[in-house]
Amino acid sequence: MSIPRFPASTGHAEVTAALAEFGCAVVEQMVPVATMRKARDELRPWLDATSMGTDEFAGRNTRRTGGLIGRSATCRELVMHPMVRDVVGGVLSHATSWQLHLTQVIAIGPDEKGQSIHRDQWAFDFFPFPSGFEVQCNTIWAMSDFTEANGATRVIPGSNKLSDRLEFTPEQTEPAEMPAGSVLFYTGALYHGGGANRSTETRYGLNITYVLSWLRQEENQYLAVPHEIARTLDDDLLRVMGYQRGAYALGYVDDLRDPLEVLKGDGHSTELGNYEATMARLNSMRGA
Ligand SMILES: O=C(O)CCC(=O)C(=O)O
Ligand SMILES: [Fe+2]
Repeated sequence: MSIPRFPASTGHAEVTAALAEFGCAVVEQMVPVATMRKARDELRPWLDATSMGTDEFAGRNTRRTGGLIGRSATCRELVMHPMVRDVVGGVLSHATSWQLHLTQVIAIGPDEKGQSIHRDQWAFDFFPFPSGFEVQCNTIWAMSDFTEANGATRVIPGSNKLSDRLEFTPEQTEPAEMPAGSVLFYTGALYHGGGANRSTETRYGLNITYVLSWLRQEENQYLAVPHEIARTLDDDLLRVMGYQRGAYALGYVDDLRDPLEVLKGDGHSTELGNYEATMARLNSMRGA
């Protein structure tokens, strides 16, 4: 089985259908290489300041830089890319709502070993979600060309349908090779892992993942993005970040208020000065 591949002109429904069947799909050159370069330039100070991982899974020759919404305007656009939102919405259409899970540049340096093959949904304490019930839809954008030699993500197409807690060797996987500007979609149930880097260059991947609203986000968006920046962002992006009620009531604030209203409005009702705002609201509701 090989990875389904599509040109950027493909409709989202075909990609969604491929993900249901194979758990992964590549859309080639979905954005210009210049967009990837721009994101890298915006993130440069943070990429340079990030330390190597401290365990085998994170990768001891791999740098992982997050908080990308606060740090890069281009990454905000990629989070909200219309094709991505349509595909994520399609893959997670069995739920009322979904949200951003994490944003992370994964820079795999030379001599890095292959990451162990895993399912991203194991992050949820290995809860055995029913087969076919996807809780995540993920992207990894090629910021640089992804090649077998430099550590392209290794995937097992169709493994979204296998049973849980299986072990695989890299030889049982195939590399998601793709030119810069392309994106690999993969579901939470797909077995995959970062590839070994046997080249002399660093492989830059931009991992942006999405999850059902009723699961905890892997990257805490409310603390990763400073509120003074968050208040300036578009409402649609903020809702995707989690500033919305998930399903019916998840994540409301104090008196059943919407988190977006709290962020952009009059703050917390425990704050000094808010008593007046609350009383004014009550009085207007009473028609006083
Ligand atoms: O960097 C990659 O290609 C994939 C990394 C990955 O799967 C992970 O860290 O969960
Ligand atoms: Fe992963």
